[in-house]
Amino acid sequence: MRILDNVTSPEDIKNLTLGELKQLAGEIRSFLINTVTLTGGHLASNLGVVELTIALHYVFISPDDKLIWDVGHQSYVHKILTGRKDELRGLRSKGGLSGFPKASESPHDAFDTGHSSTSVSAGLGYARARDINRESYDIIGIIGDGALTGGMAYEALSDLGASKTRMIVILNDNEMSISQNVGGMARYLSKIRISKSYYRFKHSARRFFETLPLVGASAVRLADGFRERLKYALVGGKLFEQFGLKYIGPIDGHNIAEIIEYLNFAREAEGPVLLHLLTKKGRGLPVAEINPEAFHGISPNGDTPALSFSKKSGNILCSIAENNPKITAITAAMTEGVGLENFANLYPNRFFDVGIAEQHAVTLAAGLSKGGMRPYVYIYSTFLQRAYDQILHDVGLQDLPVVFCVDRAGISGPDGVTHQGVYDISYFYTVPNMQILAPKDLCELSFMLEYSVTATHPLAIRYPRTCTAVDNGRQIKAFNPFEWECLNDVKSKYVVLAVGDRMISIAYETLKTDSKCFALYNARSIRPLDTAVLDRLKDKTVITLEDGIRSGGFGANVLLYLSEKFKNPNVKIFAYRDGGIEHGTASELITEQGITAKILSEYIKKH
Ligand SMILES: Cc1ncc(C[n+]2csc(CCOP(=O)(O)OP(=O)(O)O)c2C)c(N)n1
Repeated sequence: MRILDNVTSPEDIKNLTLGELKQLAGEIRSFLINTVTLTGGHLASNLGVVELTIALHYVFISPDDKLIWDVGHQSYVHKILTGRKDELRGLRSKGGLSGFPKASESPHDAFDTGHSSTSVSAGLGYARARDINRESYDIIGIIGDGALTGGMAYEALSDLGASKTRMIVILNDNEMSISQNVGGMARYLSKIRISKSYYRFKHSARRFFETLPLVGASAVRLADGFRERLKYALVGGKLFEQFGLKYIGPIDGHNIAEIIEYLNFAREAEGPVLLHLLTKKGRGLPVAEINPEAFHGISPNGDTPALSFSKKSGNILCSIAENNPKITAITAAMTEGVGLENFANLYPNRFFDVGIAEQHAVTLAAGLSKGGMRPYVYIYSTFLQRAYDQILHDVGLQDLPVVFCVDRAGISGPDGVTHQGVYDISYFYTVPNMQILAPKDLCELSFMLEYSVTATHPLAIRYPRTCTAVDNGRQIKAFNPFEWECLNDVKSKYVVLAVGDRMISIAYETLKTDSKCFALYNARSIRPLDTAVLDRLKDKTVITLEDGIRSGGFGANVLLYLSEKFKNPNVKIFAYRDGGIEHGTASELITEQGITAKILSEYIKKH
């Protein structure tokens, strides 16, 4: 009988022996490997936090104490220990468990996450509320070294250090973001790692323990005894100390006994503490330990898309850059995800991975543009939300020809509500001087990227990861980035304006049953609208299809234009309902949102 089978809540591990906790760690690892290879998800990150999560639930009392998982992709072990083990088999699929913490799923999920670098801010908010309400629970933010590249984490550490309130920040340092971690902080952490062998738990430890409530001799005696059992030293961390946090570490993040002992010390401290853990991403699965990047996020059964907009985009940029030394590419910790691996290898001095720092990425691009370069910012639609002000203030208002390659646009699927790329049309629409394009297929993406080199204003090209367009002979005859392409030139009362490959595919699917039922346009330019086409649609029923939300989207702007032009225009908008879209496959979710060939053809029959 596995110990894991008897664990249905954190209470069930409180009385286990150290040997049993270690056995449990092994069982959880096997369970994770067997399950996540089937469901898909963030395998390597979770394998790295098995001991940490067990120790946290051993020491703290969740949900009274608050565990806040930064990004949240590493919360599967936490889910397993908090009564959701059996549901893990439905991870990330429609109606199943979310791949991220969700308060609506469990009271043990103290804060919903998905985007990076929020845990310290959220934890400090909890801490201030606790202090005002005269409560006494503990708050623990668990942040990776990758997430620590995000500027928001520093704003929060600065505030936390000054606040002097009680909160524990656990820095889970595995030297990896999705790829190898980057930047000055990563270098600083690696220095601490190296120096640990030169120091031995000396005065810094004594000083630390003397600050504990157990003040004085007993604490120091405890520390002295403790010292004997330590393999690692308390060293470095000066930078965190300067912020006002007590630094403890670095310690072995796979040694349960050691983590428990340090957590117990940290919880007794009076002010904020940062506990620096060294872990191995992918721990226990040799292939993942050797290549953690490949196992950061895996698809169910290892599926990869046949036609990838991401790969195509990165590769086209490589060929454009060959003859154009001004081309530069920027990613915020997603080199592989956005298809820039080849560019990074071919043009290392024109490639910038800035870490999880989308805001910086955008203003960096603005600066590059001012300096005479032609910057391409490759960021997922959902993460680019972070940089709205930088897009507007630094790029849009200055009218700089920065190109945004907006990946994972539209419904992205299993990562769920925090990751759907459905807001970008609306936010780009508000940015002065911004042109927004969406390709109908890979071929059109090449035309758009070639055009982008000559663009004189800010430009966003949005596309999902996988290209769903089947080749219906839809080759591009003449590409004009401002004109909509007529794909079905028939005389009909109905005119469908479809944005992007997914929506055009749905329109084509509808035309299969009745090829004359509507005229179809590829509305490749979402902004500006092709007013030459719109001006001809006076007495038509105009139907818009887009892979984005209704509010402020393409359809909404078509309606606005037509209502200013004609009296009572007849416009039907197919777009996503406002509010979040949970996890599932993209096609399940698009169907759930009521955008299908069947619904489109029924609408036309009825109206
Ligand atoms: C704002 C934002 N940008 C990008 C991402 C994509 N992302 C998810 S996990 C991750 C790496 C996180 O590294 P780290 O915090 O060290 O965790 P690890 O997986 O190494 O345990 C990135 C870049 C994100 N979730 N949020």
